[in-house]
Amino acid sequence: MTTALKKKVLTLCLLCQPPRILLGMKKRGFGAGRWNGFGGKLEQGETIEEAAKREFLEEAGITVGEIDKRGVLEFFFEGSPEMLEVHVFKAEEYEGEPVESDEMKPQWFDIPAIPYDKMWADDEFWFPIFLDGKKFTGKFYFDADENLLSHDVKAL
Ligand code: CJL
Repeated sequence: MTTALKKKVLTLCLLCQPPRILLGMKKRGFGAGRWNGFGGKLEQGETIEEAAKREFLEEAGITVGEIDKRGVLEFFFEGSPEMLEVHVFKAEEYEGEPVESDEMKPQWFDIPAIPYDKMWADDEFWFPIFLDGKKFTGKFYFDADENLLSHDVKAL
């Protein structure tokens, strides 16, 4: 008997206004100390898009306009019975001013200065495709210490 892999669906939304992109420093929990887009879990009865917009508002204090589905990332962790399915969206418009929350400290970055060395290791493989305006899929395998073991990324 083999163990079924449980899937956790998460959102990740990036606000891009070339030449800049809004990232947040995660202050607590999973991914703390890393820059990332904004996102999280779905609530009961919510669509993935609704969750993406809600998480952006909760974490950065701004309402994003239209969001565009850009990619799906799958993450597997050595020794873990749970995988993550992260749905990646792009926003270009927003209302309000980014504010620091309990969860995230937002900051604009020039796209050439994206701090990959302070982000999840997968990001350097899919961000360039995302920033190029292409859609993508990716599978990433991490060890139990959050080191990236292997990856398979496709631009669509
Ligand atoms: C971890 C998963 C929120 C998106 C944000 C967590 C739930 C924060 N997210 C990027 C990830 C995961 C990831 C895998 C190895 N860029 N975002 N890599 N890479 N999620 O609380």
